[in-house]
Amino acid sequence: GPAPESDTDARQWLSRHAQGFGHFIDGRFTGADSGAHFETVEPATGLLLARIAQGSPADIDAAVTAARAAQPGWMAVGGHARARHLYALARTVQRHARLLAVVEALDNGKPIRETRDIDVPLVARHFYHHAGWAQLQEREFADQVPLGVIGQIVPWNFPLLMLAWKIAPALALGNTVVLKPAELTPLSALLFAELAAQAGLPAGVLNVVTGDGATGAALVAHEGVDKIAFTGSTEVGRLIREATAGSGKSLTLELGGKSPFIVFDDADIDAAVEGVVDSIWLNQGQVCCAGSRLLLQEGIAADFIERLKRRMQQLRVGMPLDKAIDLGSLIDGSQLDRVRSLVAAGVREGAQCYQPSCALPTGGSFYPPTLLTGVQPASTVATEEIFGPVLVTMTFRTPDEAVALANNTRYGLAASIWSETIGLALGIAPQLQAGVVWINATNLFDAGVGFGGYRESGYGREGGREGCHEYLKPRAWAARKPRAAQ
Ligand code: TXE
Repeated sequence: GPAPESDTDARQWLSRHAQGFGHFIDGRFTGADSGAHFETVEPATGLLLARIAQGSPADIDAAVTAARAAQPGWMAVGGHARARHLYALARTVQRHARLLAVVEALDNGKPIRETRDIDVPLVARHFYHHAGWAQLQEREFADQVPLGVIGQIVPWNFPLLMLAWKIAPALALGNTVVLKPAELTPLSALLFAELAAQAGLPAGVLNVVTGDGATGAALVAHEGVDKIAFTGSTEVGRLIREATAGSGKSLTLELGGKSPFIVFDDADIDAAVEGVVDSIWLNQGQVCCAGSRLLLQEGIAADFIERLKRRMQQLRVGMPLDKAIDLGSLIDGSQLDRVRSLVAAGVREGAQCYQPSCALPTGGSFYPPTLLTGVQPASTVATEEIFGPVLVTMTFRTPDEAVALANNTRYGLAASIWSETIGLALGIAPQLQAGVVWINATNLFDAGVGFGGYRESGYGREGGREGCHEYLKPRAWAARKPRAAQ
């Protein structure tokens, strides 16, 4: 196969920060030696990547203070000036695409093919798209004003992409940001902040404070924050909802999912099999909108499962910088334990487990692509978000049964329908309780289309016009005419 992607540039960048990373506040890294630290490691090897500052409430306060000080000026420069900055961020992402892709693959464990071809290009597109909204702001959102200082908390599964989804609309529309990356994957946010400053983003507009859940909780609690935007687990989303209740802060939540992937008898089976591969094995299944429940119409179920098993035998699990792999490492040992124990629970509950005999590297948190058949709709594996490379299958007879099975979940993030009968697909789509429905497709992410959930998958949208509204508040204007003119 091809030579692995070179990590020379990434290692050089890390060695420039060998003393440890501080927070990025007010346009520069704060002293790295001042307080507590933790380590971020390569999930694929367990080896140390960098020392990272553990953010305290005082660090959060410094970042919020910087963001607050910068916000009036950032709003006052106007949409055209902000658009220029967002275009510059997009170009910076493209110019440093390889470095960002390698850092992301090292820190997260996902394949370089994904960070290079999916994460980083989508990040650039998100900034380009939102530069457009900045340019149009005064015209399209004339009766709206920015919220102010936004606290943003992102997870480890798409560290850089979730950063882009959060900060691009916030900054475009005149807000300033304090971002708290996930403790397992802080590096791409720190690199991005450094590159953004080099690209001329004014100090204080984007601040990054690293740390764990306690750091996130301090950001949520800070009185100088006008809105919290969160992506992560449903449990933490619930905590943040309680913590912000009655505070006057705005809140958007993008949480878990257990999305259905529905294949009808008349589907293009080869295309649907490829769709399944993209839907559940992207990022080792650690995707909030992963098509983790495969619902097959009875007529094709047996044949489909045979073809899927054959396709699974071709999937390669390997080191993130190997350009030929399909799956990398799970994020860490505890996620690996969780996936293992859920699969064991599935088998105890009567499911048959299929795993291709593929070689797994040693030393990291690797897990093979896994298919559970004969799954009962009420069983643990059919209802709990596994957040790993595990697909469960169930069968249905009629379209009504498909809808009932698909909606039999606490979640409602995404759904995918496969059928060559357009009337059938379009008839089913509106009945599905999901924030996004894909037809003969999966994982289509467009910066111009709002993404978000129903039910316990959260609320609020990221992307497009509806995503812009999440970072603005309406203001009505009225003035009495001067007396002479009446
Ligand atoms: O998420 P957390 P984790 C699911 C997935 C996974 C599980 C746990 O099932 O197995 O969640 O993952 C910060 N106040 N998803 O632990 O804990 C935390 O530091 C404020 C689904 O990584 O929700 C991190 O930055 N912030 C998901 C962020 O919240 C807090 C993606 C997310 O961490 C906090 C990831 C608190 N009290 C995991 N506690 C998706 N839907 O995409 C933690 N944080």
